[in-house]
Amino acid sequence: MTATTDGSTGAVPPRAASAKKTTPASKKKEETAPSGDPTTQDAAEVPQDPAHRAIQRATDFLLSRQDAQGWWKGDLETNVTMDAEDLLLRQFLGILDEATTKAAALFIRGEQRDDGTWATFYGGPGELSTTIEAYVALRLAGDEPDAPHMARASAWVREQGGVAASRVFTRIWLALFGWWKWADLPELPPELIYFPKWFPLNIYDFGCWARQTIVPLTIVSAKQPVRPAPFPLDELHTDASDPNPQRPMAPAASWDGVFQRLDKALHAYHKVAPRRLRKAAMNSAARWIIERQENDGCWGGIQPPAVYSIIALHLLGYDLKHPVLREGLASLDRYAVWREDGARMIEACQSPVWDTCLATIALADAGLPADHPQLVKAADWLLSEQVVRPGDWSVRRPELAPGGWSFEFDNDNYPDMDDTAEVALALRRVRHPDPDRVDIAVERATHWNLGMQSKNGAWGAFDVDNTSAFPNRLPFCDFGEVIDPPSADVTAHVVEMLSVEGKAHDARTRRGVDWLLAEQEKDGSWFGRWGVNYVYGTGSVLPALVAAGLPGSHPAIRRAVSWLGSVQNEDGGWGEDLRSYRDVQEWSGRGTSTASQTAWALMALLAAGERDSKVVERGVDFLARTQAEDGSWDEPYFTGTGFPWDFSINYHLYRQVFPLTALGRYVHGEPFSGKGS
Ligand code: R19
Repeated sequence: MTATTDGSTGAVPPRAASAKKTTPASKKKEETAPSGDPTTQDAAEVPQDPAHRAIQRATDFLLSRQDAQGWWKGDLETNVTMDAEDLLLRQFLGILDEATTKAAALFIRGEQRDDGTWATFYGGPGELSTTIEAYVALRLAGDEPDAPHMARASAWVREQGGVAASRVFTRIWLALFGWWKWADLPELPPELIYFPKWFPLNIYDFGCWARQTIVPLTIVSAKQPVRPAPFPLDELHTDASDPNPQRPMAPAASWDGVFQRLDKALHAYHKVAPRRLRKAAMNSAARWIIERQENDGCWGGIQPPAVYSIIALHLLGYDLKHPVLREGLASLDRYAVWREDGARMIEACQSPVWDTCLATIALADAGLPADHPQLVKAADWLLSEQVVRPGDWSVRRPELAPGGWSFEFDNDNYPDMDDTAEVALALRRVRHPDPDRVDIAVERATHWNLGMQSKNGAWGAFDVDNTSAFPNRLPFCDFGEVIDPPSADVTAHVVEMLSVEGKAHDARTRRGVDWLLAEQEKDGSWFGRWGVNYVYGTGSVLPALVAAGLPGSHPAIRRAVSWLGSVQNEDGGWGEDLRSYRDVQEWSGRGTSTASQTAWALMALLAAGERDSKVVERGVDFLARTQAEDGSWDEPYFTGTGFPWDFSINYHLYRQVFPLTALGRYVHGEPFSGKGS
């Protein structure tokens, strides 16, 4: 088991994942000792003006946290369903041990709020499914139902409608132990694997994360296993004698009605499905899963597919010592972050490629020399991570040569356009001793990203034209996104990269620009799909439009600039609450100031030529003022998005890399000015 926390070089004790800072002051000094003058400051050792000083401290902080292999990785904090499901998996497999249970329970208990609930993001409202899963996990750890913290949780769950009102995933976990009836869950037939790629609802119509989760779940759904429940769970139902009160069906003429009836038909089919066909379908699904296991044992670098793939293969008779399962389970252990207090937090996935390209860009923006050994090391590591074989994306683009990057350590099947764009931008900021190697890598990346453009001229994260309306209609799909349509943030990053690569006038780049212009909201902002929210979208799009050659005076840019000015907080910073995904009117661009969101706003304003404005000055001042002695910023708020509203991420390095980029561009100017054509 690894003790991965932010950048584990061994040279420096990694900062604990928790916000608590327990490093003694003397130690901190050592960590941040200047490694030469990293900025282009002339003489002074410690720059006097606040922006320069903040840059120097942030630079030192980041440099001290690079892994010896060249990558950076911040903790990827999400919510306790990760930890609860990890324990439930182990309970299901009969391998739950006391040490793991204790450490996970310590983490889960620490995340509970006074009202007894658990949320999916810092400061968020109690969430029913999360609270149910956390409660069950704590019961596994021996917490008694009448302990005050447990009684508060179960009372709240009942008030909210009990298990019957929870998401499908939660009820699947409960069904595995007989706490919920399989018959009361949507069907997911394994025969799905046979749907050809042009047929509605074939697996390639789902976003890659949903696809990798659904394929193993078809096996689980066909097998409907029930392990003995270690305790009853009556307290989580509104009425334990009728846990699933019947609800009226939607009208047959509505889409919901159609899919509810389809689900009924599938339930009937479940009972009569030809055994040989079922068996063959499950074997095909198993083969599909095993073919996609990565070298490090995981699936797609994300936790949920791994969990369900292990269960599915085990149900088909693979024992836990079989290499596929042994390696799969070992990979799950690597998602554990051990905190200083002994608590164990599970990461939904790991972000080394993303963190490394963003850190490289930030350090270059900060004025670190382009041939600085740590930048070259980062570039070398990134070059070694390029994905050079086809993946699931080739189903829609069979002729396209590979050349992308994925987000995680091992994920050759699912490179994404977002990482590919940012890695290419990062590589161009480094003076590498072997420039031909960089050229070849970036040219392949450019070619791949261009080949992955969707019909509408924009880019999704992982696939081309992944826009079918059907997956979202399935009663099974009541959580998160299940498709991967183009988004403004990814499109912006790709457009920026293409522009820097001299393709600003290429017709394909222009289509991306036109799509972005058409996507702008009335108030001048852009929606943020993978970051919170309009501040992220706008912070991604403006630098891209400017790189593509639009003048700062362009009306679209002017409208965005005034929108940003209108949502700046009194303290000079920007913040946007996750509630903006629910209530745009109330929360768009609004919330407590954070370091990363302030930086996104500044990156947009600086690109638009607002360097000398009061708005920018106040934003820079906010960053300089709120930086800690050791060069870090505190950021309890979640500013990353997995799925809008349903799944949020606190990327622990966002608070470092984005402020450094913004401050660096404030002091040294825009990275690519004048090179945009
Ligand atoms: C930009 C870079 N991005 C383009 C990549 C961001 C990766 C985010 C991390 C994703 O981690 C996940 C993915 C999926 C799940 C699920 C899940 C939900 C619904 C279904 Br159906 C299947 C799986 C749950 O947790 C996840 C975490 C920043």
